[in-house]
Amino acid sequence: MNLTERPFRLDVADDGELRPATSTVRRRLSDMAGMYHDAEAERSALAADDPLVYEVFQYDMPAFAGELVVCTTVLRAGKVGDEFFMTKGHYHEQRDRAEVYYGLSGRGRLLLAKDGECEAVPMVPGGVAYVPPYWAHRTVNTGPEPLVFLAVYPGDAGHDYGTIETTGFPQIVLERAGEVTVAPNPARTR
Ligand code: M6P
Ligand code: ZN
Repeated sequence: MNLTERPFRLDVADDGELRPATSTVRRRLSDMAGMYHDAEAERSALAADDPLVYEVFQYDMPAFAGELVVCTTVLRAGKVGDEFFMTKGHYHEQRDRAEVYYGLSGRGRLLLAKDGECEAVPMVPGGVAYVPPYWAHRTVNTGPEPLVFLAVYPGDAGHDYGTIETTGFPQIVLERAGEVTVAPNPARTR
């Protein structure tokens, strides 16, 4: 086992970028095809400009339970049809690993799902949200500014995207009559 031996510090820039980061993930709409409920709206957004939806700036760590991975996410403001921009969402490969989210700027929801149950926790600057072991998690930007948050999770947690790609989340977050609305997931429409 090779644990990190020396303390270190990281900085979060004004735009949410973690510095230094050892890996950066940029996800466009085409990287999450089939995840928004309105297939027609997704097709036209892809044809128009395939928007950048979010970026993750991560400081990678050895994959041990005793280590903690730190990362920031910058989730853009926008919608596909009436559904707000969101992250892909995942379970941890090691299902019994938890995670903490800390809101830095912007507003949104953290959707959590387990065994068909779903919760939508508000994300606000200064708010801490706890993802318990065994819960899938996805963030949604419901505001006009980027939603920026910091996440911390065990080094050996891993990401399981396949389950969410297949089953989706029980709930989705939409704008209806100008209001942020959490609604049952109708699966794909149009
Ligand atoms: C948070 C953490 C990361 C995750 C990121 C984007 O920052 O949970 O581990 O990668 O959100 O979410 P996703 O991986 O589901 O696209
Ligand atoms: Zn996670």
